[in-house]
Amino acid sequence: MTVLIKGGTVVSASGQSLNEVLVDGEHIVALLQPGSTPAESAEAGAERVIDATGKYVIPGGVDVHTHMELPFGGTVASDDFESGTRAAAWGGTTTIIDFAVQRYGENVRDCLEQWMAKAEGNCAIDYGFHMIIGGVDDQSLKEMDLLVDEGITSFKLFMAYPGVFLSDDGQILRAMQQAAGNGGMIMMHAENGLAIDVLAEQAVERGETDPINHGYVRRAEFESEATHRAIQLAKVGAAPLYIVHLSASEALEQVAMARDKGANVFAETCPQYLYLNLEDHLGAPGFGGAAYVCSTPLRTKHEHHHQDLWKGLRTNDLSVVSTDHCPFCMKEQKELGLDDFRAIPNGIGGVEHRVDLIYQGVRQHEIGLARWVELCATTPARMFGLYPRKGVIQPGSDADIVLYDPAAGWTISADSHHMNLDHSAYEGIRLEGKVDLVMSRGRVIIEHDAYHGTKGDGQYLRRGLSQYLI
Ligand code: DUC
Ligand code: ZN
Ligand code: ZN
Repeated sequence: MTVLIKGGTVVSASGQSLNEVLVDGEHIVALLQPGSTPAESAEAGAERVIDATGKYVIPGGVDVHTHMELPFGGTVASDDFESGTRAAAWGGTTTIIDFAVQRYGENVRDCLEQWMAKAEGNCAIDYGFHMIIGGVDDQSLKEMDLLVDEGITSFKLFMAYPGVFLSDDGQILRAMQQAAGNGGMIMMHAENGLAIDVLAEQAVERGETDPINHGYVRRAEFESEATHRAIQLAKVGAAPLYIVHLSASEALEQVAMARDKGANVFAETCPQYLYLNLEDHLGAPGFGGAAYVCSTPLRTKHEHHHQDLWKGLRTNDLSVVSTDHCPFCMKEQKELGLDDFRAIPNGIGGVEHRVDLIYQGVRQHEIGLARWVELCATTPARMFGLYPRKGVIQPGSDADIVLYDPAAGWTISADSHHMNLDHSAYEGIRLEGKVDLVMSRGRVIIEHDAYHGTKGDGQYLRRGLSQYLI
């Protein structure tokens, strides 16, 4: 099917144009000057013409950090690949990169196959995988090389969660050396988990068991120290490093210093760290703060974390916004930690709201329109080897296109969101701008406030190496 999108403002990472976008089948085939489509050419030939007057025409969002149906903290994340990718589509995201998980003692290959099976035939949008290496040993190191050849070109390690995911410094260095050899990217959960556990145990001994204590014990110093350590290890290991879910100003300073020296160090933040805080959210009355338990944690509003993170997004010390979508319902999931914050499953659901929430930064003059697109689509695609197939509107790219209506306004609520989640971390936040239409590889899957896709439309993406390194 051929589709012509006309009348809109095409926004790319480098600016805006009034081009018309011609789609043929699954791909974008041309960007045309407005009015250059005389009757005998493109418009007449297009089987469908979409009027985008007054709308932004942007590349579909690329969320490089999700955890669909992740088993974690004695339960399983409440969105599976079907519900989670559908919710992503509603919010203008047309690609996710999820995390396949290997724990200590497990075989990397078996784990990857399990994750492939969970996703296959269930996704509404295209998807790829990073591999979590929870047990660095000779076998998993060898597997890393094979995975890179198969399109899994990034590996997440943890400096937190002792006994579950944590790698010690020697293991981290070995994995970095391996990545240096195979071209892969090391992604790091940078928090000092052993130190956190000491403070957590002491808090519980004092009877301090409410959710807010999750934020108190996961100190910004522990994020900053781990970020610094990861950067130094990456320097020695000669691997590129991508810090995930950065939340604290002090950690950002470490990244900025490394980047100023020219290191291949990158970082992402997530909307929760730009909009939510420790006192008002993690400290909500009763057990309400459990909804906001995630790691790294929300930071105090009495320092400048939010402002510093927005600044980092402007200066490119933060290169990507992802969601770390990892939803757990209050009922029966977050409730596991009613008596002890350590047992609250860690995670916030937000895959549906990233594009909208970061657009608010445009409205509030924190970032420009082009930067919005760059942070939500173009850089994530380039960072993880999907560009130019994803993340850009240009001939040859997949026709993953979002029409965004800047004039629409609405309010986020669990009553109307599409995630399989009984609450919303962003409940009541008023938004300017709204996703109007979503096209995934040439098929319109969201239009007129309805989902028109089918599960299984989404295809697995073999990824290349990060294009920030080659
Ligand atoms: N952080 C979370 O909040 N959830 C899942 C894993 C993680 O690192
Ligand atoms: Zn993490
Ligand atoms: Zn995560």
